[in-house]
Amino acid sequence: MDVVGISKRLSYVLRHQPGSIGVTLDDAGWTDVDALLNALAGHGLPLTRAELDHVVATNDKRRFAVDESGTRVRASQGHSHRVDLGYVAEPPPPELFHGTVDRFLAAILAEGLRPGRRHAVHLSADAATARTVGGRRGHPVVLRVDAAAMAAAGHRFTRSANGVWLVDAVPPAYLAQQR
Ligand code: HQG
Repeated sequence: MDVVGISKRLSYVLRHQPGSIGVTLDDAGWTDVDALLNALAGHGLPLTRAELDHVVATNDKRRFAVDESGTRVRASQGHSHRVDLGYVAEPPPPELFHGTVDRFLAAILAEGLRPGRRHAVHLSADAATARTVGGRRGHPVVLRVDAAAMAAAGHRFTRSANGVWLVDAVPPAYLAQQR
């Protein structure tokens, strides 16, 4: 399997369905590397430790992280599985961006950004990244988020290990379409 295929399979297991290969995640989303490799091998994806480390290090969005001891791995964000990633609140930059598509726009401008099946709404520090995120679903539409005003109003922002900004929701008053 190529690195993209491996990354997709790891995302599925580490963000959504660890039970699909019989591994468990702790409260912060970590799982034992050796147990993960054994379980993957038992489910048709034999992967060496070196190959796993290569995917963690070279993944285009740095989706995965190995802990300091080198014995545990987790996804840095994007979970639907219940986890507490333990990121501390940080003041966001004044503006953040969200990429979406036309067909969601009316709902988003009416009710704001909602996390859907993920734990948090994902925001990007730059419009170009948001455009790429929106482009996964069609012609991208970029929304600008007044993060300064949200922070001033008490909304809590965290930033994942791979630089994605996370917030519970974005009310419509803080959204504007980026032209
Ligand atoms: C939309 C990928 C209707 C929202 C990406 C999005 C990102 C609403 C979709 C990361 C809505 C959710 C996250 C509302 C939000 N009404 N639609 N009120 N609020 N939406 O995939 O931000 O490759 O869960 O605009 O690169 O697209 O997985 O979130 O279109 O960083 O590492 O509902 O996933 O990273 O979709 O993407 P998602 P997202 P990975």
